[in-house]
Amino acid sequence: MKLLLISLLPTTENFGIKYIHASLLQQGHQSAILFVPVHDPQVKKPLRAFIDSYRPDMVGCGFMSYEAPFASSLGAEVRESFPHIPFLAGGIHPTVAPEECLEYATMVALGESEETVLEIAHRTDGGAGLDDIRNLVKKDARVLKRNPLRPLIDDLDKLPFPGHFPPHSYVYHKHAILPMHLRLFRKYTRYDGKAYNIISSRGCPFSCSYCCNSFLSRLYATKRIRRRSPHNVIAELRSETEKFPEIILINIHDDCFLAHSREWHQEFVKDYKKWINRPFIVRSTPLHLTEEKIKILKEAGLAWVTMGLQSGSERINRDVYCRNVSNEKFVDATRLAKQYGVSGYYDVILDNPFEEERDVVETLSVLGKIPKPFQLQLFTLTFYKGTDLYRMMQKKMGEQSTLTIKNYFSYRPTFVNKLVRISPLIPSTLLHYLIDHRKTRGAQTLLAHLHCVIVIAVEPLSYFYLMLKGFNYNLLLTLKIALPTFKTKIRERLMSFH
Ligand code: B12
Ligand code: SF4
Repeated sequence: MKLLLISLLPTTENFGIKYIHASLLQQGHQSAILFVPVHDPQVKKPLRAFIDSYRPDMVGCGFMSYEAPFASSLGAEVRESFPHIPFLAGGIHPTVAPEECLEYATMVALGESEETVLEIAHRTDGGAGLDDIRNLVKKDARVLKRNPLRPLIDDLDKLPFPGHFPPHSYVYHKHAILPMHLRLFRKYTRYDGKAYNIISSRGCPFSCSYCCNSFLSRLYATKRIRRRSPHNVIAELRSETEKFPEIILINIHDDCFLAHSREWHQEFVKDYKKWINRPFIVRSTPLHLTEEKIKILKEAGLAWVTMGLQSGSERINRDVYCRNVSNEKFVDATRLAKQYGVSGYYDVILDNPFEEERDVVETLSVLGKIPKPFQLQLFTLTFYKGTDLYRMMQKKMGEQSTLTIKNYFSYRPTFVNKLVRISPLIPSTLLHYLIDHRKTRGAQTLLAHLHCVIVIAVEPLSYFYLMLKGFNYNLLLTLKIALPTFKTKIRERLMSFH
């Protein structure tokens, strides 16, 4: 079978699409990836010409919720221009909202899809029908037909490596579809392609109400984490860093890398130092960040860790976000990171309609206790379909309140939100002064000025310093990563600056 896979992420780091592509190529099928990093309606004309010349048997598109409107217009275009070519939708949005996607897709693949797509390919080659393939959802005569789910892949080691720069890639660039070459690849890959992205496990020990994991753990009736062996992870890293020696940073995207056992980490670290020996970054929950693990990982090059505080209100964390992490535990984890020279990148969710101002004040008070310096990543709360929080919100405020199409960095410019933003960069006494006097004109004027100066000038410097510290004060390495990041950050800062 010949498949054309379309990615709608702004960068090339699309694990789902890369895994499917690699699985098809491994089994001798033909597959191409088309990266459409900009959601430009003018792509339709070159897309038609591209499909005309590439002549795929099927077009597949994987997307998140915020990409769904664009996916819908591409799907409608493909089906209208090429009625004989099925349009297959997959990824997180089609998984949580298959019926909506069947308005424009011929069929939807639910959840993990390497095996589903391979079965589609084998059957297409053999001229067999696709109707009873597990995980597929279709509409026959307006009736939704949902096939049973296949089990999750237990042995992740058997999957081919998704790779850095996949073969047979194309990109929509300056109104044309071009074969991907190294210069374009760097342009559309974060850190100019100097970071390798990898996943060593699938699943998360938590099931936060705002996250897709709350949906997936219900869909599959399990919260089980599936792990690759350290040996397999190292083999992938060795293969890609040998092919692309310009890779200087390893970005590990597991939902919670620190959920691996101590034995797993020890084995990983041993070979990592020997074969890879580059700084790396991970995500973790505060509960999994222990002294023993952070120590082992720091010795192997752990540069920074991303962790969620989300809210400093324990009521909100427990009753609304379903995260049973005390503030004390969170602050302890940040202290451990600091103690071992690992830079901290902490997530906070703003604009939660379940929160009152006093809850955000509690968040500020926790932020005041985190050892400086650290970096915050602020998100405006988005209600994704299928999540537990989406349902809570629908119940509280009705359908309209749950619109997911918004700029997730663009939080409301309230006094407390702005104060959250600058909290890592002002002394605790000033933070408390501003909290206590927040209703006064003086405090409001002071905050407006501080916010302006900090966002424009101090934040970038602090970001640079954290990177430098994470990379053990290696200036050359820091510059190589920081300069490309800087371009992206300026864009993001401008988007979120009020
Ligand atoms: C790694 C990751 C990223 C990476 C890479 C994204 C990617 N798509 O690969 C980066 C850092 C770029 C990223 C960014 C964002 N992310 Co993100 N990310 C993840 C994360 C943690 C893992 C995804 C992953 O790679 N899993 C491993 C692969 C193998 O699984 P997969 O992607 O699901 O792919 C499988 C299936 O979905 C399916 N599939 C996928 N594509 C296709 C295509 C076809 C044709 C078919 C048939 C099947 C199929 O088969 C794949 C293989 O089994 C998920 C959370 C999670 N646990 O899933 C969030 C998640 C996808 N991200 C999310 C969000 C919101 C974002 C952001 C918008 C903002 C944010 N808050 O971070 C940004 C957007 C970036 C931008 N600038 O526009 C949400 C999406 C929610 C939604 N309903 O849309 C998720 C689900 C987390 C959450 N909050 O619940 N993210
Ligand atoms: S810890 Fe992170 S990845 Fe895990 S369920 Fe919560 S938000 Fe999702």
